[in-house]
Amino acid sequence: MVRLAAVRPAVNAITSARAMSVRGMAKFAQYNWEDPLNMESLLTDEEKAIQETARDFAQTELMSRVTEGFRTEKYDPEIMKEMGKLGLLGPEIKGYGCAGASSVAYGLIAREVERVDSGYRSMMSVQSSLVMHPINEFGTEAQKEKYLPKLASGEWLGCFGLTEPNHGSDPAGMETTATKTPEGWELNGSKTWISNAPHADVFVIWARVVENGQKGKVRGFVLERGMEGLSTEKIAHKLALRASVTGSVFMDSVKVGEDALLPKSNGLGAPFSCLNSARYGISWGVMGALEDATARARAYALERKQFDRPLASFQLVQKKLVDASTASTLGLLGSYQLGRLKGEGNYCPDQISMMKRNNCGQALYHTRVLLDIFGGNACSDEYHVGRHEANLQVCNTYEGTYDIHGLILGKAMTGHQAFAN
Ligand code: TGC
Ligand code: FAD
Repeated sequence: MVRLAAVRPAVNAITSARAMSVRGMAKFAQYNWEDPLNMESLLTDEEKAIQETARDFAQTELMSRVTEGFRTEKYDPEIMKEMGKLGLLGPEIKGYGCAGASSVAYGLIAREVERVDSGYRSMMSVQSSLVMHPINEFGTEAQKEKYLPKLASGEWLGCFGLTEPNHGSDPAGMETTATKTPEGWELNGSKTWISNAPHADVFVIWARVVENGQKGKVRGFVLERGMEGLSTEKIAHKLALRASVTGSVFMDSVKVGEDALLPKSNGLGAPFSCLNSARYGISWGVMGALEDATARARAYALERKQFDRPLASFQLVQKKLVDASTASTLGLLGSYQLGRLKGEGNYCPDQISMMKRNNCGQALYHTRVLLDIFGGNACSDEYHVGRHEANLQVCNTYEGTYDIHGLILGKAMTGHQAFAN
């Protein structure tokens, strides 16, 4: 079901009519600084319609809330429900109330939402890639029917617990255990820096199983709020990603039946497969944040005058704008190609590491440089770019840091694994 496309007629999201210009004797396409290499022309009509739906929603419903959301660090449950209504949650899943859209469409949604704020994209990617994906991929039919429709509608909020206080980049060392009991499993341990956790209804928790006293593989479990021994705590006063709520999850002898186990998850490859999907989405999302920062810096530079000239007329300012625009244009095309390969099932995780690492690193670097164009106003949340910059530091860290993805790629290039003995 492609609900997204039905919401809006298939119209081009960005101005697609490309005027021609004449230079000397030659006819050229008109340069469009918002889409310099005409990525728009590579999208299907359905993808353009989905992009337009996501953009309209983000620019109206999210933009009007973001300053307050970032200032107060409060969760607004209506946001997920509104996303659900538009079919933006779990959009690649077929059935269970999901849109069944392409991988590129998923990327375009992330780009539009993160054009407003990385925190909103974070809430959404956790729900789609880290909660709905593992239930769809590793769950039973009963688990899918129970959880997916309510997660797709945004009625239920999900979170994904992999990181622990002592294990971030090395999840293989996790200390959370799921011990086999006659009735099912008993979970003990804690997770930290978990997006959505303080308000989550559904928890996808990764734990090392213990059977007959022997430690085994990492497997996934679906827990629900209200279970005895399960509690959460908000991590307050974050310096970034304040529009999304983050917390810790504590499991003190949480007893669950066999039906809480995701039966097809058997080893670290399962949580990593969720990360493949989320990292891919982040590679698109951060480009949306950089595009927004570039557009805002350009508008400011055209408006603001110093030395009787617009800032935009100074060479150093132009260079900052052009470098940022080049980075987002190339980053988006890289993610687009990755999306097509992913859609064909012809991709590998190392390619995702390349685009997650490159795009997060580039978005963070260029947003930091663009911020200088605002002078003292860089400090004001009215201009939004400082908020993007703070958020992008987190994007460059979660889902595998910039350096960890560098090491994954180093291993792919050389065959030598450099992150551990
Ligand atoms: P390694 O020995 O390399 O692999 C263990 C097993 O996993 C398989 N595997 C993958 N499978 C699918 N996709 C991938 N990307 C995979 N990467 C590895 C691998 O084949 C192996 O399978 P098997 O069957 O042989 O056992 O594992 P390692 O422990 O040496 O891993 C090292 C490293 C650095 C690559 C890995 O641990 C890593 O990626 N660390 C980063 C941790 C991370 O990304 N955490 C993210 C937490 S979630 C989060 O941040 C959400 S924020 C979301 C938001 O708010 O938007
Ligand atoms: P560490 O692993 O301690 O790394 C610290 C530094 O050391 C980094 O620069 C790293 O690159 C470097 N380093 C580590 N190992 C090596 C090595 N072998 N070689 C060279 N350098 C190395 N996790 C979840 O499970 N679910 C979530 O929903 C979630 N949401 C998050 C939301 C926010 C706002 C934040 C900040 C984090 C979130 N995380 C989540 C956790 C995130 O994935 C981790 O913070 C991240 O994986 C890094 O782990 P760490 O913080 O423990 O850093």
